Amino acid sequence: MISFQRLKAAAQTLGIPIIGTLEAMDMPVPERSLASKLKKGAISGFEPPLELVGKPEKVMPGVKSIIVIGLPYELFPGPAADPLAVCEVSAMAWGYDYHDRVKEKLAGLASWLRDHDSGETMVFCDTGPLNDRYLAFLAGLGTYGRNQLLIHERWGSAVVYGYLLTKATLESTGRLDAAPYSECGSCRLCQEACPSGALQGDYEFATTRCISNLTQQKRALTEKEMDWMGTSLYGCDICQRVCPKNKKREESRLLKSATPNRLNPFELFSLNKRGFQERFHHHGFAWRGLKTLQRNALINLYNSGNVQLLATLAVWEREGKMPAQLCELSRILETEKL
Ligand code: B12
Ligand code: SF4
Ligand code: SF4
Repeated sequence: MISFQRLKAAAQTLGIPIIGTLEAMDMPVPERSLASKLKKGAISGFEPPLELVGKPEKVMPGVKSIIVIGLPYELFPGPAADPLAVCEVSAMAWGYDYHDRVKEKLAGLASWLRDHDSGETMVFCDTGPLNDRYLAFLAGLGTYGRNQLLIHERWGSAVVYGYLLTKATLESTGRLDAAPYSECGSCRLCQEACPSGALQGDYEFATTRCISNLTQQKRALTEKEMDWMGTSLYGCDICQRVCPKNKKREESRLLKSATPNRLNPFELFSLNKRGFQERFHHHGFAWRGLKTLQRNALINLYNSGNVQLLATLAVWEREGKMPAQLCELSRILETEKL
């Protein structure tokens, strides 16, 4: 068996601040599981498949242990110099692709394991078959906050997680009997701040109202949904920014966004697919594709009410410079908002 101390020391040399382990077994499906959400139809479509969640043996036959790692990230990138940069990208999706960062670290651990025990490993972050934060919870890395996120005692909720399946036997840090809810106490700052009322009741979540979800959906949005979106271009950080558990973090050890995480909408309108890839391929939000982001940018522009942006839009439309697929939506928004 590999002791947790040895693994933790290896993680430290690889620059991994958060690490935990658990025995790979069938995991109990909690009350508020994916199954109950599926029944209500209230899912985003990005959730892992129900038949695999909680069943690591189905993903890797013979798996013995799971390592979960977390990378804390900067939540408050500096203000944008351009006052017309109104479209906001959530901090974790700007300046780097966190999937790559997490997987690089996991690959480092996989290689360390190869040198110390049996070799076979599988690594995942976000798009894998299991539920990342449930694994992190089971590995003892945090508890659930009212904002839905897993809150780490030292690093708060602004942490991205990934995991590694291995046939090696590792000492477990799992706390299967841990209380699942964070000590939010009487605090309800995230619920009060959420613009769309996605955080409901006690620790409840309405996925289909969440702005982060709306910015990632390709389907046509309703008038109300476009209102909720405000100036969020991709993702939403509001319920994390107000959370007192994210205020005291060691800034120097966080994943850093490269520049202010805001864009001028016309920067997106002026790009074609190729130009978009060249300019933004290394950012976490690029996977969503230019068309959906241009749609969001137009909604952000109208929601900002910025007269200079609206005047430029009128000129671009007159001169036929706007992307064709946005013309109909612009007519609708003009009638609704102006
Ligand atoms: C689908 C998804 C979304 C959807 C739905 C989110 C949701 N709350 O379910 C949308 C698009 C809205 C979304 C938004 C965001 N997401 Co997201 N998302 C995911 C994804 C891919 C799957 C989550 C899922 O299965 N949801 C379905 C529900 C049922 O699952 P769940 O809430 O996690 O609950 C499961 C367990 O955690 C457990 N559980 C839940 N509550 C409780 C309570 C108790 C008592 C117990 C015991 C267990 C338990 O039961 C469920 C088992 O099926 C994960 C990555 C992954 N593959 O796991 C990232 C993930 C959850 N997202 C993440 C992030 C960072 C975000 C955003 C902050 C991004 C942004 N800036 O916009 C927002 C935050 C929105 C919010 N307030 O939750 C991080 C969360 C990190 C953290 N510290 O918690 C994850 C883990 C990605 C990662 N690899 O780091 N996301
Ligand atoms: S991410 Fe935004 S919309 Fe979603 S729950 Fe948090 S504050 Fe509400
Ligand atoms: S803002 Fe308050 S209620 Fe919401 S998760 Fe943070 S501590 Fe809990």
